[in-house]
Amino acid sequence: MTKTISTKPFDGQKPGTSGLRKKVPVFSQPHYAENFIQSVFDSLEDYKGKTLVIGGDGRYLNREVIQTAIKMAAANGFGKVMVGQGGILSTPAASNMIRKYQAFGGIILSASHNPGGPDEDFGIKYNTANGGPAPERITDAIYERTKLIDRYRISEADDVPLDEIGSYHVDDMEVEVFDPVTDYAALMEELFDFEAIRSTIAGGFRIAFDAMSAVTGPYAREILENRLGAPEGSVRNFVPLEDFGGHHPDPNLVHAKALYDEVMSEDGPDFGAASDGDGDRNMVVGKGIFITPSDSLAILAANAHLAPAYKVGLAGIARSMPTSQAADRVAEKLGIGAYETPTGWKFFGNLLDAGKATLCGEESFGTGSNHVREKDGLWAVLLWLNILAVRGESAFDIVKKHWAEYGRNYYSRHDYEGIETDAANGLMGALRDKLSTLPGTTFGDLTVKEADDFAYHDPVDGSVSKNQGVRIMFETGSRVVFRLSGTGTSGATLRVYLEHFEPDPARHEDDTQETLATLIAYAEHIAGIRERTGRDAPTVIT
Ligand code: VG1
Ligand code: CO
Repeated sequence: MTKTISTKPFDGQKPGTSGLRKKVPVFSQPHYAENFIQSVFDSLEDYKGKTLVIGGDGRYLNREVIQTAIKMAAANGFGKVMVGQGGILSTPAASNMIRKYQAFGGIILSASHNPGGPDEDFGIKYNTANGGPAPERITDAIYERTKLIDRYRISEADDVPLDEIGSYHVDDMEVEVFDPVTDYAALMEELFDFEAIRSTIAGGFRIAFDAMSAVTGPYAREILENRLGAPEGSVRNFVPLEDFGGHHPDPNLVHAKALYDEVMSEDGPDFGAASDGDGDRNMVVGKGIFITPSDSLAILAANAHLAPAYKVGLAGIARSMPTSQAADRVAEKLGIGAYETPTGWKFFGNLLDAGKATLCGEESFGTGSNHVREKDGLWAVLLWLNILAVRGESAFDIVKKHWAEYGRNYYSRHDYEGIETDAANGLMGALRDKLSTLPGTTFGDLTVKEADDFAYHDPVDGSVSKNQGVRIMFETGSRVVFRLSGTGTSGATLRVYLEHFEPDPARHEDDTQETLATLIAYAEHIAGIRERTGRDAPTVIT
């Protein structure tokens, strides 16, 4: 039986960089999640009788909202829902399910790297039939709908037993509870040379993988330990917890520091990796060397042909605008296309669908390929392992050789979290106002070549996305980029991206922050960070 419930719009249900994210107390208000889900359905066409994939990263509220979404899908006329057992489904695995079973779309319940728990964050994102995050055209329509919504439809049926694999019914709609790991693990086996990785591991190569008590645990255990033979214990924090054990499931040098320290230690493992809340990001650390995500994209692109799935070569490489330009030089050498998109994976979808790009990456620890339409943490780890196995060299040597061949992009991101929204907007506004006056000005030995507010012209569908971040580019090829985060749930976060290109191998062993010191001072000066935000240092440096 279906009920129609009358409701009133909530303010601020605008999807950000990756879906709608709010604090749990906001999401728990009566009708809040329902309004958003109905607004998603109301923005879609011709889905009656079709399949919807549902799953999440296991955080607090995951199970409740999954039951709600299933009942609403039934009441709105979907033919079938496929839901991960226990409500678990990583973002890349959800993308794979949508594509493999030709679903109409998917609902992924996640706030990714944001912390979880009763007072922390929750999120909902919608993915389309290509398996990728809904493009702006759809997220804009969803937002418009949330402002007008006055009713939603929901079934009165009982909850679905999410923990039992099997087929159920909610009114006329079929619900299939599936194992969230099986299809994904099979895909990884198709893409990579598991035999080569297995024998490297059998030969004593040690890996450590930190699942950060988030969704990747079951995937990493099955793939790294069961299928590739890594000894038990190689994967840690593998049980998805509703509050991620009280940590931020954000795989970076701050939140995955224990793993980093271990790999850096004398008798530590040869290779370490961590992934985020919903499994789409990765941090990789080789013994003795942290690999920046921007370098990781470039090195993976330069070596991808060593993995079976990419041996025919790459069509092109895409990176988000703030990501370092290291991948561009690989594309140039390979004679393939290089694309620069705004921040957020949704902008890669068209390039992948059109066959223009094969590998994509973001500086925020996200890399992926055309195997799905999301970034994919474990995929990146497996591609690294495949390359290490085939080259028979350490990650340390591979990175150093890459720099020697292509030059090194010193790179860092400075985040100022939880600053006042007005101050953040004022800072960005003032920067935008002076952009046209900057070219030709100097600061120390830096001379500004160009400055703009990045606008993306999608080469596939011609859509234009403006105001995607302020870029200041110097004569030397160095850059400073400023933008505000679109994934936070309280106040604003200013991200400052700093990049300096160094072709000379004799200067490849310098300290990153020292190398970037002039750029850091310039950023502080030109944006007036201290005066406007009252902060004299970033909260997080990655
Ligand atoms: C951040 C990252 C961006 C990433 C996004 C979603 O966005 O900068 O590169 O795509 O998170 O990733 P923002 O707007 O806060 O800078 V995830 O793993 O949270 O889905
Ligand atoms: Co994520």
